[in-house]
Amino acid sequence: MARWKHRPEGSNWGDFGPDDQLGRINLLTPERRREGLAEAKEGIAFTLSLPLDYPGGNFVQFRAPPVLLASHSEQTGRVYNKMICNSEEVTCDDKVILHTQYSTQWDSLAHHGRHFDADGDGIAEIVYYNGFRAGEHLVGPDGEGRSEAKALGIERLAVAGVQGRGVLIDFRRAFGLDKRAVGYDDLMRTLDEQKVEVRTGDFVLLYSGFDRALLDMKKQPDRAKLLSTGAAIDGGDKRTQRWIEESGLVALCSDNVAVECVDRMLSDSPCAIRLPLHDLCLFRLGIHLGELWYLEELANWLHAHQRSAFLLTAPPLRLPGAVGSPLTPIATV
Ligand code: UVW
Repeated sequence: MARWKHRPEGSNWGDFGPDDQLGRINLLTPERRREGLAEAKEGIAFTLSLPLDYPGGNFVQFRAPPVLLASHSEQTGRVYNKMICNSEEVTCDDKVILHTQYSTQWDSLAHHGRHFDADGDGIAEIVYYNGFRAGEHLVGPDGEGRSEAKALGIERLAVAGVQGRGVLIDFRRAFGLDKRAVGYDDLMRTLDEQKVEVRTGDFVLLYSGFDRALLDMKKQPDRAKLLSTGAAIDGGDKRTQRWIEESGLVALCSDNVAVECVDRMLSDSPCAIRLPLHDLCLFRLGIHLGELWYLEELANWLHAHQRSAFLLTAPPLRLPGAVGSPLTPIATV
């Protein structure tokens, strides 16, 4: 039986198939991946991840830094600086309690949904991209907090071969370090001035300078200061939304916390959609979002060499059922 009768206005649900769980990543064809490979001209690689214990503290209230612990069992005790029995050898083994979206991350399509009447019975239910549902596909949490994305989990992206042509738009250079909501006209002017050509199948990286501000705070994030740092997309701008839809880009990534400007999210006034770019990308169009990426060195190199495109290799963890994943993206120029 079809999961939905009505799809949200401006969505592409069903266009990549009734059971599609990858969204716009479907546009990343071998030919387009070869266009990405052609941008790796110098063989210089940039690591685009923060250390995963950044931002530090609880910048987002319910997310905490990773906790590393020695592996153990009743039989072995703690396996750390541990002698292997009847030998001279020692071994270490650990585990980590890791919020998948604490630091440099991918948001899967299971990260953000909406109350929406997809089945046409007059009652809104919680649904995600392509009509996958809370309870049936996004299961939990149970009494112990166990939860699982049986559909749309991040492992879908992990096996999709996340490698292709990346382009970087440098908002820091265009607008400076102060907070600014970047609307369509600003965006188009920046693309033009920086000669950025966005093609179908591209990963689009937005650089704001938030990464440097965060690193300089050395894991003691000053929330107020960070919230007034850096230019970010105004996700509610309808012309920008149309551009994202028509551009054919497959993912949007940034060095900030949400890719988009978070003013609506932090406002007290009633508002049906507080993160309109999340709604457009994750819920309606199946466009993955990358957040808290470390882009400073890449942005500086591209500017110095009057380039904006590169090869991006950015697979998430193949962690079944997770709604997000840390990653260590690499840009090769
Ligand atoms: C925010 O923290 C606002 O964004 P996300 O939930 O996508 O990380």
